[in-house]
Amino acid sequence: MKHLRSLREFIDELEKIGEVQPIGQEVDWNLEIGAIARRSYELRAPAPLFTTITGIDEGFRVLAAPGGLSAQPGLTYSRIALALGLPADAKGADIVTALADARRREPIPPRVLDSGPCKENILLGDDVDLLKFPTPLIHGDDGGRYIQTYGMNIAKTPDGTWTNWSINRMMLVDRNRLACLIPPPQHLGIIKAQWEKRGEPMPIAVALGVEPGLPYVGGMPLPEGEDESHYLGAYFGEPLDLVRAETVDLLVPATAEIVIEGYVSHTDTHEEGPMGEYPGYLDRSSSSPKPVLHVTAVTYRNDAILPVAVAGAPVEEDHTGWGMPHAAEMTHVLREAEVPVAACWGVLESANHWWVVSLDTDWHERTGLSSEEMARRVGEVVFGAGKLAFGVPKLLLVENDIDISDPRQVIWAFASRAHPEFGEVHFANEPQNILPIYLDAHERLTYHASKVVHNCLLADRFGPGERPVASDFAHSWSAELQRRVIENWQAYGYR
Ligand SMILES: Cc1cc2nc3c(=O)[nH]c(=O)nc-3n(C[C@H](O)[C@H](O)[C@H](O)COP(=O)(O)O)c2cc1C
Ligand SMILES: [Mn+2]
Repeated sequence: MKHLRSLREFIDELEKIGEVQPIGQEVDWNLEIGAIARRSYELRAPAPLFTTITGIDEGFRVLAAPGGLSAQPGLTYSRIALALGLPADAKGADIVTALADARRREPIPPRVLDSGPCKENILLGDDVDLLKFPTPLIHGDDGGRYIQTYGMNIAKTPDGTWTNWSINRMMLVDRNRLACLIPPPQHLGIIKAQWEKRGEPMPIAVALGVEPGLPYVGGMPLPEGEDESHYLGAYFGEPLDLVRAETVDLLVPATAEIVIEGYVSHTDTHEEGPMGEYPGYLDRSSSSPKPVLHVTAVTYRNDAILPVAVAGAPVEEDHTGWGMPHAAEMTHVLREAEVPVAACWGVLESANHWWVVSLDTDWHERTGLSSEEMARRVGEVVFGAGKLAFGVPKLLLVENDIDISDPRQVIWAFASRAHPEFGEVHFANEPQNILPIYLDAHERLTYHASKVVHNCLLADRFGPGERPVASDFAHSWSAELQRRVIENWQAYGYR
């Protein structure tokens, strides 16, 4: 496993496989960067690295689409795989499984260094000026310029026992203030409530342009009380390198491109939002007064690179950076419940509204359950898993004879294997986040509706020798003939 310890090392690796597009032509932070980045997701083109930005000092750069998908054959998930230390051609389900495996390992606390590149420039107090950074106005209807779309919000409980690392968007207000979306059920909201009870503003560090694995744990629903940076240490089998912040009692990644330090007020608010959001639409109702972060210090690397995620229609970083770690946690929770799970997946192209659980093909022999009983069991475990289940309205339950990270195979299995009459198991009155086109931001926090498991299991209905045979390349010709066809592919004239 290759642990990349900075955004710059990550960009070097992306360059080697043609997944980054340096753009030297001058571009405007005012909507142009957003539009180029959005089009690059939709074409699955390389991640744009903008090096010349209108009105911004030379040197500052923007990397957009750091976790987008690739159009290169076999490299669909390469940006995510490299970020997580895996080979560029790793399959989606293998990435999810690697994350799930690390949940069973002992967390590894960070190594605290005396200094690091993130301290190359230090602005304190009145010298703080966030306007020097190339913060984009992303979508045409956004409420402001978002500086925090792909960084880590680091906050600690007042008693010091728990530090949480997560991603929640933050909007620029002026040179030393941000407006922050902090939903109460998120860990940042839970920690903020503890500071409010104490009557003190919440100290926070916002680390932007961090080592590439971190955003994936920032989007992971680890249980309350767990430090995401220790989990990532366990994932890589070695500690992360952190340094002390200047003005708050928090540790920040040594190689971060930009670190914003300050305090989140419980009384000062500023209008924040709306913004394009992960279900794929502009979330109009998310425009409201939000808590203000008063900035006390900014530190940054020379020639700092701001990472940008352009949230909206799939597939962007909400889907890869939130969906894939959620699938890993789902796999872990099912393993702990002794369900014979192979891997889980949130279908990225569904904007993570369809979730897939794949079982080992011998699940029926091992458990003796019928497929309906198994579907009920899987639904109970996943939908009962608290915050993990909040954004999971539909589960497709399949066997591990398809690649669940290939949406074509998932659609085919869902369409052909869910029994027309017995293929659905419903769970009434479950809490869920639902499309912002139907419910406003407040209603969504308490909304309850039916959830469903689509039972696409076959193993209890078809005995040995009876299982439907797929009429595809892998199953309808002998291994020998398949090999011959593959070896001769170019000889036939294909490229
Ligand atoms: C790129 C990206 C952007 C995200 N933006 C938000 C956001 O603005 N608000 C939010 O509540 N969750 C957002 N999330 C999802 C949270 O990071 C996720 O729910 C995570 O589990 C929260 O961390 P926590 O479990 O420590 O609270 C985002 C995730 C990613 C990967
Ligand atoms: Mn957390």
